[in-house]
Amino acid sequence: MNKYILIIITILASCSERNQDVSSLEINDWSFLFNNEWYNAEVPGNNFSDLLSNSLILDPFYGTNEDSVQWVAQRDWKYRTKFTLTEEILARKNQYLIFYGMDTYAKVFLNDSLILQSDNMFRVWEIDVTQILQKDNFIEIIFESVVDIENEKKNNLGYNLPGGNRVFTRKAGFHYGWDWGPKISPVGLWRKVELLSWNDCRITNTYIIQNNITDSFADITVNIEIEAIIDKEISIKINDRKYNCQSLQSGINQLSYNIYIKNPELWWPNGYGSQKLYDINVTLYDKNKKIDFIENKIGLRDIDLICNTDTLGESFLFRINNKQIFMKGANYIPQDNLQNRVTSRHYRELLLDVVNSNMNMIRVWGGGIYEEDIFYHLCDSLGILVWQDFMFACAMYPSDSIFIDNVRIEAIQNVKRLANHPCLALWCGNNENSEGWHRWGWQEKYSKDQQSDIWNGYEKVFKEILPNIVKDYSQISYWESSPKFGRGDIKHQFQGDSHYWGVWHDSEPFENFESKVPRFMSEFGFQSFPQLSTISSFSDSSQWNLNSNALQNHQKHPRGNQLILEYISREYNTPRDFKKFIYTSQILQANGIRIGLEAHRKNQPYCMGTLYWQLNDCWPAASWSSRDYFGNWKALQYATQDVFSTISLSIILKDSILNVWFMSDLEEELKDTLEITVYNLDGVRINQIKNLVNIKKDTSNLVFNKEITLKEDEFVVARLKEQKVISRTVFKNKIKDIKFNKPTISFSWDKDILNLNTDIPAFEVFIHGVNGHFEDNYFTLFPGQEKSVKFDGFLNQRKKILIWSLYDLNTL
Ligand code: BMA
Repeated sequence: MNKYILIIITILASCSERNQDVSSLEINDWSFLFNNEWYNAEVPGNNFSDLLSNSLILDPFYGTNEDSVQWVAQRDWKYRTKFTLTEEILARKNQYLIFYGMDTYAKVFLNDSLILQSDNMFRVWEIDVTQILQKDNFIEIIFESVVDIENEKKNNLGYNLPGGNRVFTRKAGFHYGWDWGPKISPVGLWRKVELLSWNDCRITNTYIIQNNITDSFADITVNIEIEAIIDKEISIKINDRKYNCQSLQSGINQLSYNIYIKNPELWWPNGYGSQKLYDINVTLYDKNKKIDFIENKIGLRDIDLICNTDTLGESFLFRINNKQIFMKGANYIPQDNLQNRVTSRHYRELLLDVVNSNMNMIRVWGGGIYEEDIFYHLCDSLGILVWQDFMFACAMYPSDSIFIDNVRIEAIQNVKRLANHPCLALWCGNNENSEGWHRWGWQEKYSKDQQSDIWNGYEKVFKEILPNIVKDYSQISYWESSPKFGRGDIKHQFQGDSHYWGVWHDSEPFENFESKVPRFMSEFGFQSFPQLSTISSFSDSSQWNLNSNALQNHQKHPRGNQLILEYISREYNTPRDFKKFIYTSQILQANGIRIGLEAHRKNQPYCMGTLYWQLNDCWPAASWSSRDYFGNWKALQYATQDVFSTISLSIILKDSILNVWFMSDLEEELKDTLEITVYNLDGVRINQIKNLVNIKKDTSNLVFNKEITLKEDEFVVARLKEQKVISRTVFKNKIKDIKFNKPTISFSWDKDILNLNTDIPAFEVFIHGVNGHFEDNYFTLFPGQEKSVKFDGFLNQRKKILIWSLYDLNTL
């Protein structure tokens, strides 16, 4: 798998290569000014990373250093570079400087001429510098602090907006701090800077429309946008086929070509088929001279969001290639406050984990960034559908014409950039803005006039501008706001997507997930702490308690620790030390969220998707993530992998009634033997019921529903014999009330395979202490059945492993 991905990336990396007539030169060798001295700077990068790599600030993620680096965001920063051009480049008729990402308010001077004043980190800025460019050039950029500018904008408006001053700046919301992330708000050139030199014409965009796809052919239109500075005859080649001459006129030209692909192979999401990608390579010719060239990789697939009224409410489901598919996934946030630290390796590892967790969708949440191209290319090749929010979250935004025009250009650029990606499933206007306005008491602070101004602004952006742009520049559905209704409105269970935060924010029991099943769950979650090695990255052992300054600073939710402890006390003993607390918090999170994931998958087709909050972290901290900042799997990631596998079992014991469901994505029906086995804590088999069951294709069904009486020291497990699927184990009592005996777990290594044996059952077996990844963890170990677990990590550490189980939680 790894090799396959590497090959894809190498191919994609060459996509931006132009030929001789249109050339691009990356502008490097930047420096920045600090205390009257110039230091080396990295581009793409930012001021925090540059200060850090020049040892001018302490690591802002360590301890409470976040507090001591706040001054960085309160002042302006100057960057500069010099570059010399060859005669050949200078001879070109057009010279455009392209800034792919400016964060955020910057004044750019080229050879002392002001060429740009940027005000949006999500836009690409393309500046015609033909008249200014010379052989030796000098760029100077002043990045202004957002603080004064935002204050000025707020004063001009005359009042605050919900969300605070960040709403005045088109900059990643999470830079300002979030309930899982630090307030580290960088400025700088966060994407590359390039000089594009060209003559008479160049390709500016290709947009590929899939008109009709059947088993025998795919009918697609390739739309090519070409900028020309003179009227001119050109010809176009698409893949190997050259088309007749076309006349371009000075300005922007739109050309369209129809292409038919015989017997097309469709693109499917992970778990439903392969991800066939077709090359659509477009070459622009002036007579026989190659002028410009753009590569695309497309996947042939139909995708629709189906919102139909039915007797119960309104559906929210994705239909792909005429098949309704249950969405299994999570919400994704940026991987670092300092985006330049997120490398292709991070993208690859994270998205491979998504696939290995049997997910088929992730939601790029609206308080972060429109992701890098590599993210979407990997999603294309791995079959991960992307629910893409526009970058608006938990706030109301200004609606003056400058702001609206800025947003319009941002949206057009990003919708065009992502339009050809088969992974793209949905554009969503914002995260929780509508919900906040209608149900979080935001309106109360405003006069009637202010309320109508704010809401009119909302309607203009989210009901008019964004949906129109999505319609004009893509074939993807648009959804105004996630969620459609929050938990304050009973309709959240019957219509659209839902964020269910009764568990966690309102302290409701996890079991409430079973009764509060919506049509599509786009957010629900519970926090846990990351493993000790991750905590060690920002603190030493003297800080390893919840009240230390370092730990307090790495818990951004005001009631976070209190809620975790409260939920722990319902089911588990008070952890006897910090390490056991981490372990308990992870089991608590995994088993709690599992109840939700299963409830949603079991209730298909009423509910057609579940995306938990949140997949990943932007720094090492306590959060709702299932995968920590360093990519380590928490217990929840393993539970997700299990619940989302092609066939999985859900087992619930309530008031002596045992219910077992299968959940299957299989394309065909199967027969299997369902074994329900009762054991005592010593592993003696007390009772077994065997039933022949039909595993119907592509659905979930209750296959066992009977009263069973368990004694205090007994537990039950369900298995599908042929498919070798095992459920989790369930007990009669709460974990804290069970008297576990001490299991003796022995292990041996066979190269990278760890073989485990035990004398009596061991529950939530947690293998740890070494750096690396175990392919399974937090499982039940049965006596007489050797369990083999593959380890991906440094083998020289194998001796250091530690193994815990629930017994270790109940002994003092
Ligand atoms: C959700 C998200 C985030 C937040 C999370 C946890 O609603 O949209 O704003 O981090 O809740 O509180």
